[in-house]
Amino acid sequence: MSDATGAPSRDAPSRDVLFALYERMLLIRRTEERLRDENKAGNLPGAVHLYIGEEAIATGVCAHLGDSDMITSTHRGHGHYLAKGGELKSMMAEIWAKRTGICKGMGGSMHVADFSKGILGANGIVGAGFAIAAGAAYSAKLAKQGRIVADFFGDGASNQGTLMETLNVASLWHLPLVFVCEHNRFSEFSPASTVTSGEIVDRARAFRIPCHVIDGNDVVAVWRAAKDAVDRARAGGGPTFIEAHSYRIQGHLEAEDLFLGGQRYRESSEIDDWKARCPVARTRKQLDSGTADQARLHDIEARVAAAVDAAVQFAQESEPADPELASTLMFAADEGAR
Ligand SMILES: Cc1ncc(C[n+]2csc(CCOP(=O)(O)OP(=O)(O)O)c2C)c(N)n1
Repeated sequence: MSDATGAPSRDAPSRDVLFALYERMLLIRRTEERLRDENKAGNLPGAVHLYIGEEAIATGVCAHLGDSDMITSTHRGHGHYLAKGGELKSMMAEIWAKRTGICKGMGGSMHVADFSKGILGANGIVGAGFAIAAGAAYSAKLAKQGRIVADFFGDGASNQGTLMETLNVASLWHLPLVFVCEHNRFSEFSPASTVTSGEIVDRARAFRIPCHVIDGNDVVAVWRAAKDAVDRARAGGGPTFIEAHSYRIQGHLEAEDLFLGGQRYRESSEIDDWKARCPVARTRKQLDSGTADQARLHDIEARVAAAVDAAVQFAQESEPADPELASTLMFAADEGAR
C-alpha cells in the first residue's frame, strides 16, 4: 500500500527485534484465543472484544515506546495493553473481576489500564481516546522530556467529531502525538463502506499532518511507519497519522450471535481470505529459515503458552473483587483529607 506524505523509515528491524515482535504478537494471539474459549465455556464475567488478526499494529507501534511514553486505547484494548508492556497476569485477573486485577477487578476488559507503564486505559466510549491523547501529548510537550503519545482508534471512531478537534490542535501545537487508525473494516456489525465516507487519512491531510497508509498485517511495515512517526514526535516535529489496514477476525464481541439473532453481515469466505493473511503466521514464516531459527521459535511458543496458562490460573485462583471499593475508588480523595 502507498505511503502518503510522510517519508517511510528505510530502517528494518534487526532479526532479534523481529523475534521479539513475533513473541509479542503471539502472546496477544494466544491470550485472545484463550479468552475466546473461556468466554465460550461461560467462564468470564463480562463481554470481551478481541484483537485477533490485528496484533501487528499495536506490536509494531509500541516497539518504539518506553514506559514513560503513553498510549490511549479502545474497547478492544488487550493487545494495546500487552504490546505496551502491561502485565498479563493482572490483565487476566482484571478480566475475571478479581482483586489482583490491574484495576482491582473494578474495571474489567474494557478498562485495563496501568499508568506506571503509560497505559492510559482501554475505553468503552468510542472515540474517547482522542481528547485524552491530546491532553497527554500537550502535557508531554510542556514537560520537555521527550515523551510521546500513541492514540489507537478504529475506523468507526474516526467518524467522531473529536477526531477533527484533536487533529486541529495536534497540528497547530506540534503535539508529540501519533494517531493510529486501526482500519479493521467494521464498526460493530456495519461494514466501513456503509458508515464511513471518503478516505480516513484525508481527514489528517486536511490539517497538513504527515501520513502513512500501510498494510497493518505486516509488522515490519507498521514498525517502519511507527519509527518515522515516533522519531518525528520526539524531535519536536509534531504529529503523524498512520492508517493501518487489517481485519477483525472475531465478531465485534464474543457471543455477538446473541445480538444478531441469526442475521449475517459478512461472508465466511471473506474471513477465510483474511485468515490467510495472518500477521503472526506471516512473521513466523519470515523467521523460519533453518534449524536454529526453529528451535528459537519453539522456545518462544512454549514460553508464551506457559505464560497464558499461568495467567489464567492466577486469575481463576484470585479472590473476587471487593465490592466496597466501588464507592471508595469512584471518587478522587477529598483535597482537605490529603
Ligand atoms: C460514543 C459511543 N458510541 C457508540 C458506541 C457503541 N459502539 C461500541 S464499539 C462500536 C464500533 C467501533 O468501531 P471501531 O471504532 O471501528 O472499532 P472496532 O470495534 O472495529 O475495533 C460502537 C459503535 C460506543 N461504545 N460509544
